[in-house]
Amino acid sequence: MKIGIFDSGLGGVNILNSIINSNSPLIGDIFYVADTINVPYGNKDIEELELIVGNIISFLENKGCELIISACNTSSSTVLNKLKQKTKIPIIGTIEPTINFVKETFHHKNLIILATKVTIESKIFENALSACDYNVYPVACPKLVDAIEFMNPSLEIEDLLNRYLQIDINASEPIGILLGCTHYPLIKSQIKEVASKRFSNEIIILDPCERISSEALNLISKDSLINKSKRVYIYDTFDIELIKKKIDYYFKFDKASVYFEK
Ligand code: DGN
Repeated sequence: MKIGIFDSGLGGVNILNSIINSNSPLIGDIFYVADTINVPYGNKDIEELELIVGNIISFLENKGCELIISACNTSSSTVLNKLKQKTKIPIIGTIEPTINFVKETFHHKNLIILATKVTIESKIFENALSACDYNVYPVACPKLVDAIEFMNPSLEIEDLLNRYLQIDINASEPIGILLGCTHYPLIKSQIKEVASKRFSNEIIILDPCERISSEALNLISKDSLINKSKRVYIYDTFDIELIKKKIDYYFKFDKASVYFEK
């Protein structure tokens, strides 16, 4: 089985990481496309996004992928449904698994959603989760992906988070913070730290990456059981040495052989 995964850069590597660590015997080769030249997706207009993401899907199809994971909330919340109709390969996005994850794991009322501008404007999480009776506080974080991707000093990230978390929530019960962008798990502890200073409530960080990867793996037919070691091929639309540096900084892959492809 060949699986394709893509995101505008590093964020989707969190999903890739969960898949590698899942110990699923169903996976053979994984192709990951980091579309760094187009970071950030979250500030682009929808037509442009459709074109960019459509090209990546074609690239992964040409590599022989039989399942594609859009490891990006920005494209999953906007252009993915349309693009799914243009291909016969199953493509799974982040939205449904994330909503399922929140409904099953978060049993309090107040829920902050942090995501890119495009994802927040789509209202996809806001509508689905308010319908489940959460008090939803959607927060667009337009500069956060750039700061993570270009490894800005952590003080700058803290400033941005302080700015984005200026929300009034009058309640004493725990507050959930949904990481509605696949880049945000990389700064999970900083988000918790800033939010814990900002609010006196207990903060529960909701990171759906494992759930997204497990729902994707559930789509793989048991017939394709191959039991071979995982090989991961990483591509970058900008600079392969740079993404290698960033991946080496944030992740440690010891359960797969990883190749950075030029
Ligand atoms: N990781 C993407 C997401 O989950 O929305 C954000 C990518 C971006 O370029 N903003």
